[in-house]
Amino acid sequence: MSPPPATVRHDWSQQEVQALFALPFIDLLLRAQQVHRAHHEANTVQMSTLLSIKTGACPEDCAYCPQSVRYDTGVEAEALMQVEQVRAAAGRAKAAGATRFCMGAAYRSPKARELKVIAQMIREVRALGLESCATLGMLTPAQAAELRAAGLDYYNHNLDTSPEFYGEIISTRTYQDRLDTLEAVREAGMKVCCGGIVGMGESAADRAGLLRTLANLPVHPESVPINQLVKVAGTPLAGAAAVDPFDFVRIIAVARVLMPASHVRLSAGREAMSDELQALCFMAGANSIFYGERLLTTGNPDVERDRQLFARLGLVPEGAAAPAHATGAETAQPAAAAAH
Ligand code: SAM
Ligand code: DTB
Ligand code: SF4
Repeated sequence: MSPPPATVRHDWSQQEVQALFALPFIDLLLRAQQVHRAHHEANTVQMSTLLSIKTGACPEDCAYCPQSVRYDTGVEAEALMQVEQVRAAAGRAKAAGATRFCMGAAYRSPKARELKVIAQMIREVRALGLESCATLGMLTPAQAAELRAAGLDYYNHNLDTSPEFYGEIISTRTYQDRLDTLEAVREAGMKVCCGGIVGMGESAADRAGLLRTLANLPVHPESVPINQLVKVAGTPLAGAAAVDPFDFVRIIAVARVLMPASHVRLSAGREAMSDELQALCFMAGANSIFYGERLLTTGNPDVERDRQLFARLGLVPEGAAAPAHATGAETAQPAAAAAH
Protein backbone atom coordinates (compact mmCIF):
# COMPACT_ATOMS: atom_id res chain seq x y z
CA MET A 1 0.00 0.00 0.00
CA SER A 2 2.67 2.50 0.98
CA PRO A 3 5.49 3.44 -1.41
CA PRO A 4 8.94 1.95 -0.73
CA PRO A 5 10.86 3.95 1.86
CA ALA A 6 13.53 5.11 -0.58
CA THR A 7 11.17 7.04 -2.87
CA VAL A 8 11.90 10.77 -3.17
CA ARG A 9 8.88 12.56 -4.62
CA HIS A 10 7.92 16.12 -5.44
CA ASP A 11 4.26 15.63 -6.29
CA TRP A 12 2.52 15.17 -2.98
CA SER A 13 -1.17 16.07 -2.90
CA GLN A 14 -2.73 17.79 0.10
CA GLN A 15 -4.93 14.74 0.59
CA GLU A 16 -1.94 12.37 0.70
CA VAL A 17 -0.15 14.52 3.25
CA GLN A 18 -3.24 14.78 5.42
CA ALA A 19 -3.62 10.99 5.19
CA LEU A 20 -0.11 10.60 6.66
CA PHE A 21 -1.09 12.87 9.55
CA ALA A 22 -4.20 10.73 10.08
CA LEU A 23 -2.24 7.47 10.52
CA PRO A 24 -2.21 5.94 13.99
CA PHE A 25 0.67 7.54 15.88
CA ILE A 26 2.76 4.37 16.13
CA ASP A 27 2.21 3.46 12.47
CA LEU A 28 3.38 6.93 11.43
CA LEU A 29 6.45 6.72 13.66
CA LEU A 30 7.34 3.28 12.32
CA ARG A 31 7.02 4.48 8.74
CA ALA A 32 9.12 7.57 9.47
CA GLN A 33 11.82 5.50 11.17
CA GLN A 34 11.92 3.09 8.21
CA VAL A 35 12.36 6.01 5.80
CA HIS A 36 14.94 7.50 8.13
CA ARG A 37 17.07 4.35 8.22
CA ALA A 38 16.92 3.93 4.44
CA HIS A 39 18.46 7.39 3.99
CA HIS A 40 20.48 8.30 7.07
CA GLU A 41 22.85 6.83 9.54
CA ALA A 42 20.81 5.81 12.57
CA ASN A 43 21.39 7.45 15.95
CA THR A 44 23.31 10.33 14.43
CA VAL A 45 22.39 13.99 14.85
CA GLN A 46 23.87 17.01 13.08
CA MET A 47 24.63 19.95 15.37
CA SER A 48 24.47 23.62 14.36
CA THR A 49 25.20 26.59 16.60
CA LEU A 50 23.40 29.88 16.09
CA LEU A 51 24.67 33.40 16.61
CA SER A 52 22.67 36.60 16.24
CA ILE A 53 25.15 38.82 14.38
CA LYS A 54 22.69 41.73 14.16
CA THR A 55 19.90 41.88 16.68
CA GLY A 56 16.51 43.61 16.84
CA ALA A 57 14.98 46.73 15.24
CA CYS A 58 13.75 44.70 12.27
CA PRO A 59 11.24 46.56 10.07
CA GLU A 60 9.21 43.40 9.31
CA ASP A 61 6.05 42.48 11.20
CA CYS A 62 6.39 38.69 11.65
CA ALA A 63 3.90 38.07 14.46
CA TYR A 64 6.06 35.48 16.22
CA CYS A 65 9.28 37.46 16.28
CA PRO A 66 10.84 39.22 19.29
CA GLN A 67 13.10 41.20 16.95
CA SER A 68 10.44 43.18 15.09
CA VAL A 69 10.65 46.90 15.83
CA ARG A 70 6.85 46.93 16.03
CA TYR A 71 6.59 44.92 19.24
CA ASP A 72 7.79 45.84 22.69
CA THR A 73 9.63 42.69 23.70
CA GLY A 74 12.58 44.09 25.62
CA VAL A 75 15.08 42.90 22.99
CA GLU A 76 17.81 45.52 22.74
CA ALA A 77 18.85 46.47 19.24
CA GLU A 78 22.50 45.78 18.44
CA ALA A 79 24.51 46.77 15.38
CA LEU A 80 26.23 44.26 13.12
CA MET A 81 28.95 42.49 15.10
CA GLN A 82 32.65 42.79 14.40
CA VAL A 83 34.20 39.99 12.35
CA GLU A 84 36.57 39.12 15.21
CA GLN A 85 33.68 38.64 17.67
CA VAL A 86 32.01 36.24 15.25
CA ARG A 87 35.24 34.33 14.68
CA ALA A 88 35.66 33.88 18.44
CA ALA A 89 32.07 32.65 18.87
CA ALA A 90 32.49 30.21 16.00
CA GLY A 91 35.69 28.91 17.57
CA ARG A 92 33.83 28.26 20.83
CA ALA A 93 31.01 26.50 18.98
CA LYS A 94 33.51 24.24 17.24
CA ALA A 95 35.27 23.45 20.51
CA ALA A 96 31.89 22.48 22.03
CA GLY A 97 31.25 20.06 19.15
CA ALA A 98 29.16 21.91 16.56
CA THR A 99 29.88 21.23 12.88
CA ARG A 100 27.90 24.14 11.42
CA PHE A 101 27.77 27.77 12.45
CA CYS A 102 24.67 29.74 11.54
CA MET A 103 24.69 33.55 11.55
CA GLY A 104 21.31 35.27 11.87
CA ALA A 105 20.55 38.93 11.22
CA ALA A 106 17.31 40.83 11.87
CA TYR A 107 17.13 42.25 8.36
CA ARG A 108 14.35 42.48 5.84
CA SER A 109 17.24 42.10 3.38
CA PRO A 110 20.95 42.91 3.71
CA LYS A 111 22.57 46.06 2.31
CA ALA A 112 25.67 45.99 0.10
CA ARG A 113 28.13 47.17 2.77
CA GLU A 114 26.67 44.75 5.35
CA LEU A 115 27.03 41.88 2.91
CA LYS A 116 30.75 42.65 2.49
CA VAL A 117 31.32 42.34 6.26
CA ILE A 118 29.24 39.17 6.42
CA ALA A 119 31.24 37.70 3.53
CA GLN A 120 34.35 38.11 5.68
CA MET A 121 32.59 36.42 8.62
CA ILE A 122 31.77 33.49 6.35
CA ARG A 123 35.42 33.17 5.32
CA GLU A 124 36.49 33.11 8.97
CA VAL A 125 33.92 30.47 9.90
CA ARG A 126 35.03 28.24 7.04
CA ALA A 127 38.69 28.77 7.89
CA LEU A 128 37.91 27.17 11.27
CA GLY A 129 36.70 24.05 9.43
CA LEU A 130 33.03 24.65 10.16
CA GLU A 131 30.17 24.58 7.67
CA SER A 132 28.68 28.03 7.29
CA CYS A 133 25.03 29.07 7.27
CA ALA A 134 23.41 32.50 7.23
CA THR A 135 19.89 33.85 7.53
CA LEU A 136 19.68 37.49 6.51
CA GLY A 137 16.20 37.90 5.03
CA MET A 138 15.37 38.30 1.36
CA LEU A 139 18.16 38.01 -1.23
CA THR A 140 18.44 39.01 -4.88
CA PRO A 141 20.21 36.56 -7.21
CA ALA A 142 23.30 38.85 -7.17
CA GLN A 143 23.40 38.89 -3.36
CA ALA A 144 23.05 35.11 -3.26
CA ALA A 145 25.94 34.82 -5.72
CA GLU A 146 28.06 37.11 -3.52
CA LEU A 147 27.44 34.94 -0.47
CA ARG A 148 28.23 31.80 -2.42
CA ALA A 149 31.46 33.36 -3.67
CA ALA A 150 32.45 33.98 -0.03
CA GLY A 151 31.97 30.24 0.58
CA LEU A 152 28.54 30.16 2.24
CA ASP A 153 27.35 26.54 2.39
CA TYR A 154 23.72 26.96 3.53
CA TYR A 155 21.18 29.76 3.47
CA ASN A 156 18.25 29.62 5.90
CA HIS A 157 15.02 31.19 4.76
CA ASN A 158 11.79 29.74 6.14
CA LEU A 159 8.36 29.56 4.56
CA ASP A 160 7.09 29.57 8.16
CA THR A 161 3.59 28.23 7.42
CA SER A 162 1.13 27.31 4.66
CA PRO A 163 0.45 29.73 1.79
CA GLU A 164 -3.12 30.09 3.10
CA PHE A 165 -2.25 30.98 6.71
CA TYR A 166 0.80 33.09 5.89
CA GLY A 167 -1.10 36.38 5.61
CA GLU A 168 -2.26 36.04 9.24
CA ILE A 169 1.36 36.09 10.39
CA ILE A 170 3.28 38.47 8.12
CA SER A 171 2.11 41.38 5.99
CA THR A 172 5.42 43.01 5.02
CA ARG A 173 6.58 40.36 2.55
CA THR A 174 4.73 37.79 0.51
CA TYR A 175 4.97 34.04 0.27
CA GLN A 176 6.14 34.53 -3.31
CA ASP A 177 8.96 36.81 -2.05
CA ARG A 178 10.13 33.90 0.06
CA LEU A 179 9.93 31.42 -2.81
CA ASP A 180 11.91 33.86 -4.98
CA THR A 181 14.69 34.08 -2.39
CA LEU A 182 14.79 30.28 -2.14
CA GLU A 183 15.15 30.07 -5.91
CA ALA A 184 17.97 32.65 -5.88
CA VAL A 185 19.79 30.64 -3.21
CA ARG A 186 19.42 27.43 -5.20
CA GLU A 187 20.51 29.08 -8.45
CA ALA A 188 23.62 30.43 -6.73
CA GLY A 189 24.57 26.85 -5.84
CA MET A 190 24.03 26.98 -2.08
CA LYS A 191 22.26 24.40 0.02
CA VAL A 192 18.81 25.41 1.24
CA CYS A 193 17.68 25.38 4.86
CA CYS A 194 13.95 25.97 4.89
CA GLY A 195 11.17 25.04 7.27
CA GLY A 196 8.56 26.63 9.46
CA ILE A 197 6.98 27.23 12.83
CA VAL A 198 4.31 25.21 14.61
CA GLY A 199 2.04 26.64 17.29
CA MET A 200 0.96 29.94 15.73
CA GLY A 201 -2.73 29.02 15.66
CA GLU A 202 -2.49 27.24 12.32
CA SER A 203 -4.89 24.41 11.44
CA ALA A 204 -3.98 20.80 10.76
CA ALA A 205 -4.48 21.55 7.05
CA ASP A 206 -1.98 24.44 7.33
CA ARG A 207 0.62 22.13 8.84
CA ALA A 208 0.10 19.71 5.97
CA GLY A 209 0.21 22.64 3.54
CA LEU A 210 3.57 23.86 4.83
CA LEU A 211 5.15 20.42 4.56
CA ARG A 212 3.59 19.81 1.18
CA THR A 213 4.94 23.11 -0.16
CA LEU A 214 8.43 22.23 1.09
CA ALA A 215 8.26 18.71 -0.31
CA ASN A 216 7.04 19.88 -3.70
CA LEU A 217 9.88 22.36 -4.24
CA PRO A 218 11.93 21.36 -7.32
CA VAL A 219 14.69 20.17 -4.97
CA HIS A 220 14.02 19.36 -1.33
CA PRO A 221 15.73 21.70 1.15
CA GLU A 222 18.80 19.89 2.45
CA SER A 223 17.84 21.09 5.92
CA VAL A 224 14.27 21.43 7.21
CA PRO A 225 13.99 23.26 10.54
CA ILE A 226 10.77 22.58 12.41
CA ASN A 227 10.43 25.29 15.05
CA GLN A 228 7.94 25.14 17.88
CA LEU A 229 6.87 28.71 18.54
CA VAL A 230 8.85 30.29 21.35
CA LYS A 231 6.20 32.53 22.89
CA VAL A 232 7.75 35.88 23.64
CA ALA A 233 5.88 38.48 25.72
CA GLY A 234 5.05 41.55 23.64
CA THR A 235 4.64 39.67 20.34
CA PRO A 236 1.12 39.21 18.96
CA LEU A 237 1.50 35.44 19.38
CA ALA A 238 2.55 35.54 23.02
CA GLY A 239 -0.73 33.93 24.05
CA ALA A 240 -0.95 31.29 21.30
CA ALA A 241 -2.32 27.91 22.36
CA ALA A 242 0.22 25.18 23.11
CA VAL A 243 0.75 22.44 20.53
CA ASP A 244 -0.22 18.91 21.55
CA PRO A 245 3.21 17.24 21.90
CA PHE A 246 2.06 14.21 19.89
CA ASP A 247 0.96 16.52 17.09
CA PHE A 248 4.42 18.07 17.14
CA VAL A 249 5.99 14.62 16.79
CA ARG A 250 3.63 13.88 13.90
CA ILE A 251 4.90 16.97 12.06
CA ILE A 252 8.49 15.77 12.40
CA ALA A 253 7.46 12.29 11.21
CA VAL A 254 5.56 13.57 8.17
CA ALA A 255 8.47 15.86 7.27
CA ARG A 256 10.76 12.82 7.41
CA VAL A 257 8.47 10.75 5.15
CA LEU A 258 7.98 13.58 2.63
CA MET A 259 11.66 14.62 2.46
CA PRO A 260 13.53 11.35 3.05
CA ALA A 261 17.06 12.53 2.33
CA SER A 262 16.86 15.90 4.09
CA HIS A 263 18.04 16.67 7.56
CA VAL A 264 14.98 17.47 9.67
CA ARG A 265 15.97 19.85 12.45
CA LEU A 266 14.27 19.77 15.83
CA SER A 267 14.73 23.49 15.99
CA ALA A 268 13.45 26.29 18.28
CA GLY A 269 11.34 25.24 21.25
CA ARG A 270 13.51 22.46 22.67
CA GLU A 271 14.03 24.29 25.92
CA ALA A 272 10.34 23.83 26.69
CA MET A 273 10.35 20.14 25.70
CA SER A 274 10.88 17.17 27.97
CA ASP A 275 13.68 14.72 27.22
CA GLU A 276 10.99 12.15 26.41
CA LEU A 277 9.36 14.40 23.81
CA GLN A 278 12.72 15.09 22.21
CA ALA A 279 13.41 11.34 22.12
CA LEU A 280 10.13 10.80 20.27
CA CYS A 281 11.15 13.50 17.79
CA PHE A 282 14.45 11.69 17.13
CA MET A 283 12.49 8.45 16.74
CA ALA A 284 10.26 10.26 14.23
CA GLY A 285 13.28 11.17 12.12
CA ALA A 286 14.67 14.43 13.47
CA ASN A 287 18.44 14.30 12.92
CA SER A 288 19.63 17.82 13.51
CA ILE A 289 19.46 20.29 16.39
CA PHE A 290 20.56 23.75 17.38
CA TYR A 291 23.28 23.24 19.93
CA GLY A 292 24.41 25.85 22.46
CA GLU A 293 22.77 27.96 25.16
CA ARG A 294 21.12 30.48 22.85
CA LEU A 295 19.10 30.53 19.69
CA LEU A 296 19.04 34.15 18.45
CA THR A 297 17.46 36.10 21.30
CA THR A 298 15.92 33.26 23.31
CA GLY A 299 17.25 30.28 25.22
CA ASN A 300 18.12 26.75 24.15
CA PRO A 301 19.05 23.75 26.32
CA ASP A 302 22.57 24.12 27.66
CA VAL A 303 25.36 22.00 26.25
CA GLU A 304 25.59 19.78 29.32
CA ARG A 305 21.88 18.89 29.17
CA ASP A 306 22.26 17.93 25.50
CA ARG A 307 25.36 15.87 26.19
CA GLN A 308 23.50 13.96 28.84
CA LEU A 309 20.48 13.49 26.61
CA PHE A 310 22.66 12.15 23.79
CA ALA A 311 24.44 9.80 26.19
CA ARG A 312 21.16 8.52 27.63
CA LEU A 313 19.72 7.89 24.17
CA GLY A 314 22.89 6.56 22.52
CA LEU A 315 22.95 9.37 19.99
CA VAL A 316 26.17 10.58 18.44
CA PRO A 317 26.90 13.93 16.81
CA GLU A 318 27.20 13.75 13.04
CA GLY A 319 30.77 14.11 11.91
CA ALA A 320 32.19 12.89 15.24
CA ALA A 321 34.63 9.99 15.19
CA ALA A 322 32.73 6.73 15.69
CA PRO A 323 33.23 5.32 19.19
CA ALA A 324 35.45 2.23 18.99
CA HIS A 325 32.84 -0.06 20.56
CA ALA A 326 29.76 1.19 18.63
CA THR A 327 29.22 -1.20 15.76
CA GLY A 328 25.50 -1.08 15.12
CA ALA A 329 21.98 -0.73 16.40
CA GLU A 330 22.44 -3.62 18.79
CA THR A 331 25.32 -1.92 20.62
CA ALA A 332 24.50 -1.82 24.31
CA GLN A 333 26.19 1.40 25.45
CA PRO A 334 27.03 3.30 22.31
CA ALA A 335 27.41 6.97 22.84
CA ALA A 336 28.31 8.11 26.31
CA ALA A 337 31.87 8.94 25.28
CA ALA A 338 31.09 10.18 21.80
CA ALA A 339 28.75 12.90 22.97
CA HIS A 340 31.65 14.65 24.69
N1 SAM B 1 15.34 38.15 9.47
C1 SAM B 1 15.59 36.98 8.74
C2 SAM B 1 14.34 36.34 8.23
O1 SAM B 1 13.30 36.48 8.81
O2 SAM B 1 14.43 35.63 7.22
C3 SAM B 1 16.43 35.96 9.47
C4 SAM B 1 16.22 35.72 10.95
S1 SAM B 1 14.61 35.10 11.43
C5 SAM B 1 14.67 35.30 13.19
C6 SAM B 1 14.75 33.36 11.12
C7 SAM B 1 13.59 32.49 11.47
O3 SAM B 1 13.50 32.31 12.87
C8 SAM B 1 12.20 32.93 11.10
O4 SAM B 1 11.90 32.71 9.76
C9 SAM B 1 11.34 32.05 11.98
O5 SAM B 1 10.99 30.86 11.32
C10 SAM B 1 12.25 31.76 13.17
N2 SAM B 1 11.72 32.38 14.40
C11 SAM B 1 11.75 33.68 14.73
N3 SAM B 1 11.15 33.91 15.91
C12 SAM B 1 10.72 32.70 16.35
C13 SAM B 1 10.01 32.28 17.50
N4 SAM B 1 9.61 33.14 18.45
N5 SAM B 1 9.75 30.97 17.64
C14 SAM B 1 10.14 30.09 16.70
N6 SAM B 1 10.80 30.43 15.58
C15 SAM B 1 11.09 31.72 15.40
C1 DTB C 1 15.23 28.59 12.26
O1 DTB C 1 14.41 27.94 11.57
N1 DTB C 1 15.15 28.77 13.55
C2 DTB C 1 16.23 29.59 14.05
C3 DTB C 1 17.08 29.80 12.77
N2 DTB C 1 16.30 29.20 11.75
C4 DTB C 1 17.57 31.12 12.43
C5 DTB C 1 15.78 30.81 14.76
C6 DTB C 1 14.90 30.55 15.94
C7 DTB C 1 14.65 31.83 16.63
C8 DTB C 1 13.87 31.69 17.89
C9 DTB C 1 13.61 32.99 18.55
C10 DTB C 1 14.83 33.76 18.96
O2 DTB C 1 15.75 33.17 19.59
O3 DTB C 1 14.90 34.97 18.71
FE1 SF4 D 1 12.65 40.47 11.10
FE2 SF4 D 1 13.29 37.95 10.53
FE3 SF4 D 1 12.10 38.60 12.87
FE4 SF4 D 1 10.68 38.71 10.63
S1 SF4 D 1 11.61 36.86 11.53
S2 SF4 D 1 10.72 40.28 12.24
S3 SF4 D 1 12.24 39.40 9.18
S4 SF4 D 1 14.11 39.20 12.21
